[in-house]
Amino acid sequence: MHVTGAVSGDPSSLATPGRRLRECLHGTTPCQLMGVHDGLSARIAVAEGFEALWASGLCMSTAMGVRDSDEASWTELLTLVATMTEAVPVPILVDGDAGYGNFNTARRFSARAERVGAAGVCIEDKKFPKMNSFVGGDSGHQLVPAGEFAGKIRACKDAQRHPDFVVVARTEALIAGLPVAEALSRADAYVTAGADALFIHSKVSTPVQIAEFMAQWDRRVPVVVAPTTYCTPTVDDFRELGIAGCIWANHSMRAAFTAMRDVCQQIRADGGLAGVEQHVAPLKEVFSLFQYQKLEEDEVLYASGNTGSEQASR
Ligand code: SPV
Ligand code: MG
Repeated sequence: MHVTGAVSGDPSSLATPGRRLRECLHGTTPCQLMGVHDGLSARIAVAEGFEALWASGLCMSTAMGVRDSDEASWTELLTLVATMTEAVPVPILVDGDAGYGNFNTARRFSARAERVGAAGVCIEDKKFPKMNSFVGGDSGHQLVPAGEFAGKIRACKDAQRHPDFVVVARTEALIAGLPVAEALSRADAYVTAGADALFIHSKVSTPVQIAEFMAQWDRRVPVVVAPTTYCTPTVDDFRELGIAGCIWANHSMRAAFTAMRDVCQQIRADGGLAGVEQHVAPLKEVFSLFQYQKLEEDEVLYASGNTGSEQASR
Protein backbone atom coordinates (compact mmCIF):
# COMPACT_ATOMS: atom_id res chain seq x y z
CA MET A 1 0.00 0.00 0.00
CA HIS A 2 2.71 2.48 -0.93
CA VAL A 3 1.66 5.73 -2.46
CA THR A 4 3.38 7.23 -5.43
CA GLY A 5 6.62 8.71 -4.28
CA ALA A 6 7.24 6.22 -1.50
CA VAL A 7 10.84 5.15 -1.10
CA SER A 8 11.13 2.06 -3.25
CA GLY A 9 11.99 -1.24 -1.61
CA ASP A 10 12.85 -4.65 -2.91
CA PRO A 11 10.24 -5.18 -5.61
CA SER A 12 10.88 -8.93 -5.63
CA SER A 13 9.51 -9.24 -2.13
CA LEU A 14 5.81 -9.93 -2.08
CA ALA A 15 6.06 -11.26 1.45
CA THR A 16 3.84 -9.76 4.13
CA PRO A 17 5.39 -7.18 6.47
CA GLY A 18 5.22 -9.78 9.25
CA ARG A 19 7.09 -12.35 7.17
CA ARG A 20 9.79 -9.82 6.35
CA LEU A 21 10.21 -8.89 10.00
CA ARG A 22 10.44 -12.57 10.90
CA GLU A 23 13.10 -13.08 8.24
CA CYS A 24 15.04 -10.12 9.60
CA LEU A 25 14.86 -11.50 13.15
CA HIS A 26 16.02 -14.93 12.01
CA GLY A 27 19.00 -13.71 9.95
CA THR A 28 22.62 -14.50 10.62
CA THR A 29 23.31 -11.01 11.96
CA PRO A 30 20.99 -9.12 14.33
CA CYS A 31 18.18 -7.26 12.65
CA GLN A 32 18.70 -3.51 13.08
CA LEU A 33 15.44 -1.67 13.72
CA MET A 34 15.81 2.09 13.43
CA GLY A 35 13.58 4.11 15.73
CA VAL A 36 11.27 6.42 13.80
CA HIS A 37 8.40 8.73 14.57
CA ASP A 38 6.88 10.05 11.35
CA GLY A 39 6.92 9.71 7.60
CA LEU A 40 10.09 11.78 7.21
CA SER A 41 12.15 9.88 9.77
CA ALA A 42 10.92 6.61 8.26
CA ARG A 43 11.91 7.66 4.73
CA ILE A 44 15.35 8.80 5.85
CA ALA A 45 15.99 5.55 7.74
CA VAL A 46 15.02 3.45 4.73
CA ALA A 47 17.04 5.61 2.34
CA GLU A 48 20.05 4.98 4.59
CA GLY A 49 19.60 1.22 4.35
CA PHE A 50 17.60 0.11 7.38
CA GLU A 51 15.56 -3.00 6.62
CA ALA A 52 13.20 -2.70 9.54
CA LEU A 53 11.85 0.12 11.70
CA TRP A 54 10.71 0.61 15.27
CA ALA A 55 7.75 2.97 15.59
CA SER A 56 8.85 4.28 18.96
CA GLY A 57 6.25 5.28 21.53
CA LEU A 58 8.68 7.76 23.04
CA CYS A 59 9.51 9.36 19.72
CA MET A 60 5.97 9.42 18.32
CA SER A 61 4.74 10.96 21.59
CA THR A 62 7.55 13.52 21.53
CA ALA A 63 6.79 14.37 17.90
CA MET A 64 3.16 14.92 18.92
CA GLY A 65 4.29 17.23 21.71
CA VAL A 66 3.22 15.00 24.59
CA ARG A 67 4.91 12.78 27.19
CA ASP A 68 5.69 9.08 26.80
CA SER A 69 3.21 8.12 29.47
CA ASP A 70 0.22 6.99 27.41
CA GLU A 71 -0.80 10.62 26.94
CA ALA A 72 -1.38 10.10 23.23
CA SER A 73 -4.33 7.86 22.45
CA TRP A 74 -3.67 4.64 20.58
CA THR A 75 -5.79 5.78 17.67
CA GLU A 76 -3.63 8.93 17.34
CA LEU A 77 -0.51 6.78 17.40
CA LEU A 78 -1.82 4.37 14.79
CA THR A 79 -2.76 7.26 12.51
CA LEU A 80 0.91 8.21 12.65
CA VAL A 81 1.97 4.60 12.09
CA ALA A 82 -0.26 4.49 8.99
CA THR A 83 1.60 7.47 7.53
CA MET A 84 4.80 5.47 7.95
CA THR A 85 3.55 2.18 6.51
CA GLU A 86 2.31 4.18 3.53
CA ALA A 87 5.59 6.03 3.12
CA VAL A 88 8.05 3.12 3.24
CA PRO A 89 8.09 -0.50 2.13
CA VAL A 90 10.02 -2.02 5.05
CA PRO A 91 8.50 -3.87 8.02
CA ILE A 92 7.56 -1.71 11.00
CA LEU A 93 7.38 -3.04 14.55
CA VAL A 94 5.01 -0.82 16.54
CA ASP A 95 5.63 0.01 20.18
CA GLY A 96 2.26 -0.72 21.80
CA ASP A 97 3.26 0.33 25.32
CA ALA A 98 1.25 -1.68 27.87
CA GLY A 99 -1.60 -2.35 25.44
CA TYR A 100 -3.60 0.69 26.63
CA GLY A 101 -5.50 -1.17 29.33
CA ASN A 102 -6.52 -4.80 29.53
CA PHE A 103 -6.42 -7.78 27.14
CA ASN A 104 -9.31 -6.30 25.16
CA THR A 105 -7.74 -2.91 24.41
CA ALA A 106 -4.43 -4.64 23.68
CA ARG A 107 -5.98 -6.96 21.10
CA ARG A 108 -7.97 -4.15 19.44
CA PHE A 109 -4.80 -2.07 19.20
CA SER A 110 -2.83 -5.01 17.83
CA ALA A 111 -5.48 -5.94 15.24
CA ARG A 112 -5.74 -2.33 14.07
CA ALA A 113 -1.94 -2.08 13.84
CA GLU A 114 -1.98 -5.11 11.56
CA ARG A 115 -4.68 -3.49 9.42
CA VAL A 116 -2.70 -0.28 8.94
CA GLY A 117 0.20 -2.33 7.62
CA ALA A 118 2.44 -2.88 10.64
CA ALA A 119 4.61 -6.00 10.69
CA GLY A 120 4.04 -6.53 14.38
CA VAL A 121 3.42 -4.99 17.76
CA CYS A 122 5.40 -5.00 20.98
CA ILE A 123 3.47 -4.97 24.25
CA GLU A 124 5.14 -4.51 27.64
CA ASP A 125 4.22 -5.94 31.03
CA LYS A 126 3.85 -2.61 32.87
CA LYS A 127 0.67 -1.28 34.44
CA PHE A 128 -1.36 1.17 32.36
CA PRO A 129 -0.66 4.08 32.17
CA LYS A 130 3.02 3.33 31.72
CA MET A 131 5.91 5.74 32.15
CA ASN A 132 8.97 5.79 29.89
CA SER A 133 11.50 3.26 31.20
CA PHE A 134 14.16 5.91 31.84
CA VAL A 135 12.02 8.25 33.91
CA GLY A 136 11.98 7.90 37.70
CA GLY A 137 13.34 5.09 39.84
CA ASP A 138 12.47 1.41 40.01
CA SER A 139 9.27 2.05 41.97
CA GLY A 140 7.82 4.16 39.14
CA HIS A 141 7.55 1.02 37.03
CA GLN A 142 4.92 -1.33 38.38
CA LEU A 143 4.38 -4.57 36.52
CA VAL A 144 1.12 -6.46 36.06
CA PRO A 145 1.14 -10.10 37.25
CA ALA A 146 2.81 -12.41 34.72
CA GLY A 147 -0.40 -14.42 34.22
CA GLU A 148 -2.40 -11.31 33.39
CA PHE A 149 0.17 -10.20 30.84
CA ALA A 150 0.33 -13.69 29.32
CA GLY A 151 -3.43 -13.35 28.74
CA LYS A 152 -2.84 -10.06 26.89
CA ILE A 153 -0.31 -11.75 24.63
CA ARG A 154 -2.69 -14.64 23.96
CA ALA A 155 -5.49 -12.21 23.15
CA CYS A 156 -3.28 -10.34 20.65
CA LYS A 157 -2.22 -13.59 18.99
CA ASP A 158 -5.82 -14.76 18.73
CA ALA A 159 -6.87 -11.42 17.19
CA GLN A 160 -4.35 -11.35 14.35
CA ARG A 161 -5.58 -11.93 10.81
CA HIS A 162 -2.47 -13.25 9.13
CA PRO A 163 -0.24 -15.87 10.75
CA ASP A 164 2.88 -13.88 9.82
CA PHE A 165 2.00 -10.92 12.06
CA VAL A 166 4.50 -10.68 14.92
CA VAL A 167 3.62 -10.16 18.57
CA VAL A 168 6.63 -9.25 20.71
CA ALA A 169 6.37 -9.55 24.50
CA ARG A 170 8.49 -7.03 26.38
CA THR A 171 9.41 -7.52 29.98
CA GLU A 172 10.21 -4.51 32.10
CA ALA A 173 11.28 -6.68 35.06
CA LEU A 174 14.81 -5.24 35.07
CA ILE A 175 13.49 -1.69 34.66
CA ALA A 176 11.38 -2.28 37.78
CA GLY A 177 14.51 -3.34 39.69
CA LEU A 178 13.64 -7.05 39.75
CA PRO A 179 16.32 -9.74 39.27
CA VAL A 180 17.22 -11.47 36.02
CA ALA A 181 15.52 -14.61 37.38
CA GLU A 182 12.19 -12.75 37.37
CA ALA A 183 12.78 -11.59 33.79
CA LEU A 184 13.52 -15.20 32.77
CA SER A 185 10.42 -16.62 34.40
CA ARG A 186 8.23 -13.91 32.85
CA ALA A 187 9.84 -14.44 29.45
CA ASP A 188 9.10 -18.15 29.73
CA ALA A 189 5.42 -17.49 30.53
CA TYR A 190 5.05 -15.03 27.65
CA VAL A 191 6.56 -17.39 25.10
CA THR A 192 4.30 -20.17 26.36
CA ALA A 193 1.39 -17.74 25.81
CA GLY A 194 2.39 -17.42 22.14
CA ALA A 195 4.81 -14.49 21.90
CA ASP A 196 6.80 -14.65 18.67
CA ALA A 197 9.76 -12.75 20.12
CA LEU A 198 10.93 -11.21 23.38
CA PHE A 199 12.14 -7.72 24.17
CA ILE A 200 14.24 -7.65 27.33
CA HIS A 201 14.80 -4.09 28.50
CA SER A 202 17.55 -2.83 30.79
CA LYS A 203 18.50 0.65 31.97
CA VAL A 204 22.04 0.08 33.25
CA SER A 205 25.08 1.42 31.46
CA THR A 206 26.57 -1.90 30.31
CA PRO A 207 24.98 -5.01 28.77
CA VAL A 208 25.74 -7.03 31.91
CA GLN A 209 22.08 -7.84 32.68
CA ILE A 210 21.40 -8.73 29.05
CA ALA A 211 24.40 -11.06 29.01
CA GLU A 212 23.20 -12.74 32.22
CA PHE A 213 19.72 -13.15 30.75
CA MET A 214 21.00 -14.58 27.46
CA ALA A 215 23.34 -17.02 29.23
CA GLN A 216 20.30 -18.66 30.82
CA TRP A 217 17.65 -18.14 28.12
CA ASP A 218 16.87 -21.21 26.02
CA ARG A 219 16.47 -19.11 22.84
CA ARG A 220 13.12 -20.58 21.85
CA VAL A 221 12.23 -17.26 20.23
CA PRO A 222 14.32 -14.31 19.01
CA VAL A 223 15.32 -11.75 21.64
CA VAL A 224 15.54 -8.04 20.88
CA VAL A 225 17.09 -5.22 22.92
CA ALA A 226 17.14 -1.41 22.89
CA PRO A 227 20.63 -0.51 24.12
CA THR A 228 19.77 3.12 24.79
CA THR A 229 21.72 3.28 28.07
CA TYR A 230 24.39 0.67 27.24
CA CYS A 231 25.37 2.34 23.99
CA THR A 232 28.95 1.08 23.54
CA PRO A 233 28.44 -2.42 22.08
CA THR A 234 27.96 -2.88 18.35
CA VAL A 235 25.70 -5.18 16.47
CA ASP A 236 28.55 -7.73 16.31
CA ASP A 237 28.83 -7.72 20.10
CA PHE A 238 25.10 -8.34 20.36
CA ARG A 239 25.31 -11.22 17.89
CA GLU A 240 27.84 -12.87 20.18
CA LEU A 241 25.35 -12.63 23.01
CA GLY A 242 22.73 -14.37 20.84
CA ILE A 243 20.60 -11.25 20.34
CA ALA A 244 18.37 -11.33 17.23
CA GLY A 245 17.43 -7.67 16.99
CA CYS A 246 18.85 -4.29 18.00
CA ILE A 247 16.42 -1.40 18.31
CA TRP A 248 18.17 1.96 17.89
CA ALA A 249 15.17 3.40 19.62
CA ASN A 250 15.31 7.16 19.79
CA HIS A 251 18.39 8.51 18.05
CA SER A 252 16.64 10.06 15.05
CA MET A 253 14.29 11.93 17.34
CA ARG A 254 17.14 13.08 19.59
CA ALA A 255 19.22 14.15 16.58
CA ALA A 256 16.24 16.13 15.29
CA PHE A 257 15.75 17.65 18.75
CA THR A 258 19.33 18.94 18.80
CA ALA A 259 19.21 20.19 15.22
CA MET A 260 15.88 21.97 15.64
CA ARG A 261 16.95 23.60 18.88
CA ASP A 262 20.27 24.77 17.42
CA VAL A 263 18.72 26.23 14.29
CA CYS A 264 16.08 28.06 16.33
CA GLN A 265 18.76 29.47 18.66
CA GLN A 266 20.91 30.63 15.76
CA ILE A 267 18.14 32.29 13.75
CA ARG A 268 16.78 33.94 16.87
CA ALA A 269 20.24 35.24 17.82
CA ASP A 270 21.15 36.44 14.31
CA GLY A 271 17.78 37.73 13.21
CA GLY A 272 18.61 36.19 9.83
CA LEU A 273 19.33 32.95 8.02
CA ALA A 274 22.94 33.30 6.86
CA GLY A 275 24.36 31.48 9.87
CA VAL A 276 22.33 28.35 9.37
CA GLU A 277 22.15 27.94 5.61
CA GLN A 278 25.25 25.72 5.45
CA HIS A 279 23.93 23.49 8.23
CA VAL A 280 20.48 22.60 6.95
CA ALA A 281 19.52 20.15 4.21
CA PRO A 282 19.20 21.87 0.85
CA LEU A 283 15.59 21.82 -0.35
CA LYS A 284 16.85 19.94 -3.40
CA GLU A 285 17.81 17.04 -1.16
CA VAL A 286 14.39 17.03 0.52
CA PHE A 287 12.63 17.08 -2.86
CA SER A 288 14.86 14.28 -4.09
CA LEU A 289 13.98 12.00 -1.17
CA PHE A 290 10.31 12.51 -1.91
CA GLN A 291 10.77 11.94 -5.66
CA TYR A 292 9.23 15.20 -6.81
CA GLN A 293 10.70 14.44 -10.22
CA LYS A 294 8.52 11.35 -10.45
CA LEU A 295 5.43 13.51 -10.00
CA GLU A 296 6.44 15.55 -13.03
CA GLU A 297 6.79 12.37 -15.06
CA ASP A 298 3.41 11.19 -13.82
CA GLU A 299 1.86 14.47 -14.93
CA VAL A 300 2.90 13.69 -18.50
CA LEU A 301 1.42 10.22 -18.11
CA TYR A 302 -1.88 11.10 -16.46
CA ALA A 303 -2.61 14.80 -16.76
CA SER A 304 -1.39 15.82 -20.21
CA GLY A 305 -4.70 15.05 -21.90
CA ASN A 306 -3.40 12.11 -23.87
CA THR A 307 -5.71 9.10 -23.92
CA GLY A 308 -3.15 6.55 -22.84
CA SER A 309 -3.42 4.71 -26.14
CA GLU A 310 0.25 5.42 -26.79
CA GLN A 311 1.21 3.45 -23.67
CA ALA A 312 -1.32 0.72 -24.36
CA SER A 313 0.07 0.14 -27.84
CA ARG A 314 3.63 -0.25 -26.57
C1 SPV B 1 10.48 3.59 22.90
O1 SPV B 1 11.23 3.87 21.96
O2 SPV B 1 9.41 4.17 23.11
C2 SPV B 1 10.85 2.52 23.83
C3 SPV B 1 12.26 2.18 23.96
O3 SPV B 1 9.99 1.98 24.48
S1 SPV B 1 12.96 3.16 25.20
O4 SPV B 1 12.47 4.52 25.10
O5 SPV B 1 14.39 3.03 24.96
O6 SPV B 1 12.53 2.55 26.46
MG1 MG C 1 8.13 2.92 24.35
